[in-house]
Amino acid sequence: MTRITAVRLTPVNVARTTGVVCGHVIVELDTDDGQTGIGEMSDFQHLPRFHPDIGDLTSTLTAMLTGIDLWAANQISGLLEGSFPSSGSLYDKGAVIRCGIDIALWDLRGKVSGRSVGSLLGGAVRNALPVAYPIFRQRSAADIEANLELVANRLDEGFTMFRVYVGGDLGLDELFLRALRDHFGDRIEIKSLDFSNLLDAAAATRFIERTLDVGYALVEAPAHEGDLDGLAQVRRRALVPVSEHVYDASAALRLVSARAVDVLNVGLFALGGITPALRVIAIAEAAQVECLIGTTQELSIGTAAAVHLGVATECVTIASDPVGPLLYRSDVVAAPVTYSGGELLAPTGPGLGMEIDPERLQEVAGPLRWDAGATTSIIDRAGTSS
Ligand code: GAE
Ligand code: MG
Repeated sequence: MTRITAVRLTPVNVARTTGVVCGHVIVELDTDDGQTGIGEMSDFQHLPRFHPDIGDLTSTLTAMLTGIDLWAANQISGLLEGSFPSSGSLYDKGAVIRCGIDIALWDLRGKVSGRSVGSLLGGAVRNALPVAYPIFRQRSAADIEANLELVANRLDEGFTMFRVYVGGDLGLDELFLRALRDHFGDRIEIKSLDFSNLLDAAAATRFIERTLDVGYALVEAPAHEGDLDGLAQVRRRALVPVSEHVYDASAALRLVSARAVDVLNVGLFALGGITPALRVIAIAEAAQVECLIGTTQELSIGTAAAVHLGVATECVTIASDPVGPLLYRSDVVAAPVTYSGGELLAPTGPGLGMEIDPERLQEVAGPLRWDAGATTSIIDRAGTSS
């Protein structure tokens, strides 16, 4: 038996290259045998525009977890899910909180047993996780030029797979997609157009029909959130596979039962960590639906959890999304996760294979905050200045 003796939460603010500053909370769980597990509550900078009270959250989690056996996974899941129930939507701050704790527990179990998280999950079925680099939504003609340059630079670094956010200014979206093909031809693959649930199914279908000749493998979230009939319609009419984010096991069951998707987007931040993600993966396997590992764009601790799960899961056959460590200007670990040839490499263990650098952590530590600015900036992950 290994008992949890303390819960420490450190809020951090880390800027991205795109300008937006994202707030995360770094989790440390101490045990009675002197080990510390680390986790990350990643990216609270999504709507609704509020942050958790870190003092209150620390007291709540301390009361809940102190004295509990690290291996009592069922009991801990019951406590976490009972106290932070799924809100039934994608950007659920309760799920982000559960995720940070769940990741730290997996890290601890790995450290205590001397094995990597991937090994605890049954071992790798692939060497590394192919990932797509995100191109955020075009907000002006200047963005098109800047994003073409970004793609050129990423291509030089070995990324050939891109994911393009659309659904704001559809005229600019189409101009960008066509420019992308004109400039780079078959040297790049467009993994997906991510509509972020901004359009209704009919409008998304019209856009897809208009741009299908550009060539992309997948469309993500091409209907309003929760509109399963809409997703199923896009899937039938648009002749391109559809992916959608999943925020709990029953949502996954509804999506596959309605034949609304070809691919489930399994994001640890949305589900509450590795433990609940395993339930969704079981549903995907039974329904013979493919998966990708999604992201809210985590720092290295959250990204390490994502890659351990991704390399150990057979049905993750679609390029995944976590590239946070390439987007953020700093991190809190001694050695960040690494990418090579467009793939994310799983750190070697034990646990997540990550170690906090106390100086780096202190450099970015501070109360979570919101900059004044338009709501669309938050949705587009663009920073308030643009
Ligand atoms: O980069 C971000 O923060 C994005 O908003 C991210 O959370 C989502 O867009 C996600 C997605 O696939 O929709 O990556
Ligand atoms: Mg998405």
